[in-house]
Amino acid sequence: MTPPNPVLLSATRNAVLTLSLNRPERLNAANDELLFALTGALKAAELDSAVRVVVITGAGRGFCAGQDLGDVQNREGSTNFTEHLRHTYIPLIQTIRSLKKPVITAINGVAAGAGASLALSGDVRLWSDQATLIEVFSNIALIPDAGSTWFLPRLVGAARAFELMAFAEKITAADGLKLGLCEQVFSAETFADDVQAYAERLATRPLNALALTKQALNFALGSTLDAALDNEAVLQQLAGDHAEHQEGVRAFAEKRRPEFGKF
Ligand code: T3D
Repeated sequence: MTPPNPVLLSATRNAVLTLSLNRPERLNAANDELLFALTGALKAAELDSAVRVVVITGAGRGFCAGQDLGDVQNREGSTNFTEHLRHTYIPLIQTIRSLKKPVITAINGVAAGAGASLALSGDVRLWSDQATLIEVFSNIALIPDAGSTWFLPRLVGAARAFELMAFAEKITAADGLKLGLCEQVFSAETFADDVQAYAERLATRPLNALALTKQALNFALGSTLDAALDNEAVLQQLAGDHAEHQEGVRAFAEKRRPEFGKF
């Protein structure tokens, strides 16, 4: 069990764990403490049978303004970016992408730099109508990291991704929806409730099948069609052997809603 941490708020309701980045005075810019706490909380959620869906959001008016630049300035000597990324952002993004439970990134406000990467890393991306996303890295002459070079071109194409990265253009929620950076946009006034309702609906779906679906999509994004077809065949066996599948088939025959929540 990960101990409570003031930089990361945690609350579970109706099988939905909400993790709120909590450095609002810095728009939830990430320091090491926050990055380690978030990765630890996600790993704990994987093992917690009371949690079926995880939501990552931000406290206050920002989602996450990326790396805390005050922290960078305070580092002693020359910054070892490679080592820092390997110890912080890389395990975080890998944990989200491999978690055997759906992760919703709920973008309540600005998501910039590595915060934009975090926003894009969710299985489902829900934005407030006040949210913005900025690949801000080039403003400080860095390259996009924490997965942005992987996520963004797959969503918008390499040339559009390059343009957004080169000019650090602010993407509004309306544009994000058009570009395919988010699945739903909700009003800022009702955002937390709308996200919770969406997450609770997702929590009623078959968790084992969703975990395998996520695994199959992750694999397919880096594979040939032939390899993806074969991987589906292997994973389908795991889905078909699970009690969830029996419940789904039984519920169909009995003309009732399946009760996946008990598995
Ligand atoms: O080290 C490594 O491992 C490399 C990894 C790098 C990954 C990265 O993420 S690099 C990119 C780092 N992030 C940025 O460069 C973003 C900097 N912030 C901004 O450009 C703007 O703040 C925003 C566009 C995000 C929002 O603008 P706005 O006008 O809505 O808010 P603001 O007034 O600029 O910010 C509000 C406060 O948050 C402000 O503090 P103050 O003046 O009220 O005391 C500001 O300094 C603080 N803040 C915002 N972003 C950061 C931050 N403090 C520290 N680090 C930040 N990244």
